[in-house]
Parts: sequence; structure tokens; C-alpha cells
Amino acid sequence: MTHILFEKKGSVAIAAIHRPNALNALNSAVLDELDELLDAVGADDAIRVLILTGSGEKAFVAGADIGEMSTLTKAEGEAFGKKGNDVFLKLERLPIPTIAAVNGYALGGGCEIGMACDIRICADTAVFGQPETGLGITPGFGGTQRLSRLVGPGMAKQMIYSAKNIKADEALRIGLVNAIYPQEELMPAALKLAETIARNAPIAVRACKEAIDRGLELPMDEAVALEENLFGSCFETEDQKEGMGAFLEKRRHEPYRNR
Ligand code: DAK
Repeated sequence: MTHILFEKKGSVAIAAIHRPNALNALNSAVLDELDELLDAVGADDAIRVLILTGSGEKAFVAGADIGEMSTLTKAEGEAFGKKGNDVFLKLERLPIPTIAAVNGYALGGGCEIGMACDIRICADTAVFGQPETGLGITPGFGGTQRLSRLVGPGMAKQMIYSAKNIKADEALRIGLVNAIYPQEELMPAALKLAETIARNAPIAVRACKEAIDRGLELPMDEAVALEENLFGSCFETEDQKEGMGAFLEKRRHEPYRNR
């Protein structure tokens, strides 16, 4: 891949968007590579957590590629929006947990791809925003939907209508990110969190992701029924037997085996 740097550290995968000449802006080529990468990560049983970041120190992702978008017709704009939305939905629905390590500018499509991850942490240099209305367009990769679900419609509308960027501390205050780290500590912190998650029983972790994400779309009675179902399914796993057995025998559990 040319536009994504990929590495595995144990059971944690790290993907860094890499377009050094455009602050990692998302063009069609990046979206195609991301699509392919997500299929590969989803098919790899050994990967338990995916960290998404931007290469370099200045940007996570500075948005969709404005050069590529500037000449789009209505039909091409819709097709570009669909391509992005399909990839972002694939990221959001990846069965394993995902962490966005936001290491700089996360604007437009950059803020949106971060919001398609389960957890966001950022560097103290990070800047977030949805600048689209200032460019004559709407957020096109799910920003109107995910931002309002994450920070509430009032704050999402303020950010989107005003097209004003916010800094890391404001992003933390409104709940857009979970934590802020000095730039050099961001990736170690992301890795530490990923490894902590990866040590827990993978089937249970995936079931929690499904229960939270699908449950949020359901009325409460259906959502708790979904939780009951997923809870029950854990009792068919070897990892549940090992985890509870170890507790009762007052010993540390063996590494979970994803079975
Ligand atoms: N696209 C293309 N190139 C970009 C870019 C972007 N989003 N952001 C930066 N670059 C390029 C710059 O053009 C520059 O290239 P050269 O001139 O060196 O060739 C290089 O990256 C370095 O950027 P700067 O020189 O501007 O760096 P500064 O430090 O001065 O400024 C900045 C950093 C992040 C404040 C500035 O680059 C900036 O404002 N960038 C644009 C940020 C932005 O507005 N992003 C949101 C894009 S809109 C839709 C689908 C998708 C979307 C909407 C609708 N549908 C189909 C409905 C999504 C929209 C967006 O994401």
C-alpha cells in the first residue's frame, strides 16, 4: 500500500494514513486502500484491536482531498460521498475495537473518520473541526450524524454551522475525545490501551461492541434483549470457562484464546 503504513505489534494492528504532501487528506486512492485494509484486518483472527493514526506529526487527516473534490459534478459528489460512507461504515462495523490516535489536524473527513472509531484519544496539538460549510458543502462522510450522536445536537450544530475548529482541551470537554496526551506520549498511550483491551476475552469484547452499537439503535426493551442474547452466547466459549474457573481457583487466567 502506498498511502497507508501498516504494522502489527503482537495482537494490535496500527494503520497510519500516509499522504505527507497533503496532510494525509483522503482521496479516492486512500479510501480504496483503506477499504482493502479493513477487509484484511477483519479476516485476521490474530488482530484484536486496530489503532488508526496519521503519519507525521502535523496531521491525523486534514479532511477529504479538496483538490480532488473541487471539480466534482453532483453525481460524482454523491458517488464520492458514498465511497467514503461505505468505507467509514466498514470501519465502524469492524467487529474488533478501534482506537483513533489523533496526532494533529482532524478536519472534515479527518474528524469524521476519527468518529467512526470506537475510542478517540489525542495529542495536545490536535485540532478538530467540520469546516465544510465554509467551503460550500455539507459534511459528507457522516459528520452530521456521528458528531451529533457523540457530542449532542446543540454542540454539533455549533461546530458545523460555524465551521470553527476546536483545540484538544475543548474536544475533551465536549466528549469528542476521551483523553489528551503530550504528542510524544500519544502512541505509547494508544498502544497501552489497545494491549489492555487485547488481553480481555476477545469474544466478550466483540459482543460488547455489538451490544453497544446495535443497542443504541434500538428501543430499550429490544436493546436489553440483544444484551441478554450476547451475554448468553459467551457461556458457550472456552474463554468464559477459563476466566471464571481461574477466579474460583484463585489463579491468573491463561491468555484468552478467542474461542
Ligand atoms: N485536501 C487537499 N490538500 C490539502 C488538504 C486537503 N484537505 N489539507 C491540506 N492540504 C495540502 C495543502 O494544500 C498543502 O499542499 P501544498 O500547497 O504544499 O502542495 C499541504 O497540504 C500543507 O498544507 P498547508 O500549507 O495549508 O499547511 P498549514 O500548516 O498552513 O495549514 C491546515 C494546515 C490544516 C490548517 C490547512 O492545510 C487547511 O485548512 N487544510 C484544509 C482543511 C479542510 O478544510 N479540511 C476539510 C476538507 S472538507 C462529501 C464528501 C466528503 C466531504 C464532504 C462532502 N460529499 C461527497 C457530500 C468531506 C469534506 C472535507 O473533508
